[in-house]
Amino acid sequence: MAISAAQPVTTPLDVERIRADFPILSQRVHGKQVVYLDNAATSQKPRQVIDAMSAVYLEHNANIHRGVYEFSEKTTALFEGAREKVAKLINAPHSREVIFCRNATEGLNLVMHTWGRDNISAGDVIVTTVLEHHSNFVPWQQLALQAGATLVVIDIDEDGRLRRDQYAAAMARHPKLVALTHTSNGLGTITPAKELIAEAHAAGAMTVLDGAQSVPHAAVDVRDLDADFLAFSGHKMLAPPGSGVLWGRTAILEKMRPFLYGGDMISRVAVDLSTWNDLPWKFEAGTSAYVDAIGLGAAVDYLQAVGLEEIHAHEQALVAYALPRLLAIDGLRVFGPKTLDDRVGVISFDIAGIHPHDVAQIFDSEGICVRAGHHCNQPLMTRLGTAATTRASFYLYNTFAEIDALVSAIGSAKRLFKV
Ligand code: C6P
Repeated sequence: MAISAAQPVTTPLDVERIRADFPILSQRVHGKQVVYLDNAATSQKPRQVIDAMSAVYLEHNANIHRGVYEFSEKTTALFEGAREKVAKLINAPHSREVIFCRNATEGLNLVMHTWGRDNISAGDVIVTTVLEHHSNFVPWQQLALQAGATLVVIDIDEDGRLRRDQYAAAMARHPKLVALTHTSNGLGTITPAKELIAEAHAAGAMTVLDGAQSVPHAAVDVRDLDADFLAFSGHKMLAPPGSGVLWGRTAILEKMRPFLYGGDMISRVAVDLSTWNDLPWKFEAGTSAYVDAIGLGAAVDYLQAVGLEEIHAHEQALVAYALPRLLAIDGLRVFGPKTLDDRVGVISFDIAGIHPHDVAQIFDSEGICVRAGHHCNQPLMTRLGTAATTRASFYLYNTFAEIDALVSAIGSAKRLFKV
């Protein structure tokens, strides 16, 4: 869908009511009302999540799966309940397929160190894309180097969409593994993951989907996508840092060896032999970040009460409002798709004559939080011919007025630098 500034933009969300749940959004920075536009890096947390976590510490904290007393049983029930909530969120066939880990990075590395090391060997082909965050690029690059496999990296077109012709050519090489992002944190591009996964399966490949920027912002359904693995981070979806998820199909997870060894992941340990716990605990060695996982469960409740489809529509409205206003600014270049159909509320841009770090500092003096840098996307930055961009990224609590503040701050930066 093409967009213009003349188009009226409306949102299905009661944003003021949502904002009341996020005490941090009423903070002032340098004497100005904070405008938080760095949601791709991490999201803010609603009172409901903070309260759910405080309640564990204040009322019944105890280690999970280990105690036969009330505190431990209550905490364990909430932890396993959070797993059920996450499974429902992504429409997983079984909650045992939801493995709690620290973040998307750890989930992706789990697949690399277990399935990857056991299945990739010399001469094999691994396919990934130039859109990837380092977390879904470096593990496969290193696996290819260690195994003597070939890493094929799919390029993008000038609008930041994946080159389907290159992808089709790569599938003709019968890759063993395809690792791709669902949504780019650098450009906001939504990849056609369902179609790409179908093509990968037809070519005989295993698929790993990076959902770090998709699961927080839209309804993601692993059955519909037909993915094999999906990784995402709780801290980008209203939950605390330390709460991450790797989802995988039972049949694949059952065959994989454990990632980390230690407590809770074993069935029986003898001096000469150990056997492993059932899924998902086989992959959850040591004391889990159980309070964080409970926080993730509360975040899932919150997101579902607001509605993932409504959140996506709200962010699309913010992009529809922001893009034409940004594109109208002399000397400002927006990277990535310029239409609404296949992009989310992540807008990377460059202002001619001002370094992104200077832009971010000027924004900070006006209370506006954005990220400037390579966004852990160095292959993408190289492809774009730049070392860094300024990136504004939206979430359910952002307003049209905050985009006006962003546009006005760009004006301040241009005046200051006389560009
Ligand atoms: N992107 C950003 O500012 P972790 O750090 O494991 O929670 O998430 C890693 C990750 C993986 N994939 C994508 C698409 C991501 O965007 C991220 C995190 C943040 O863009 C921090 S670098």
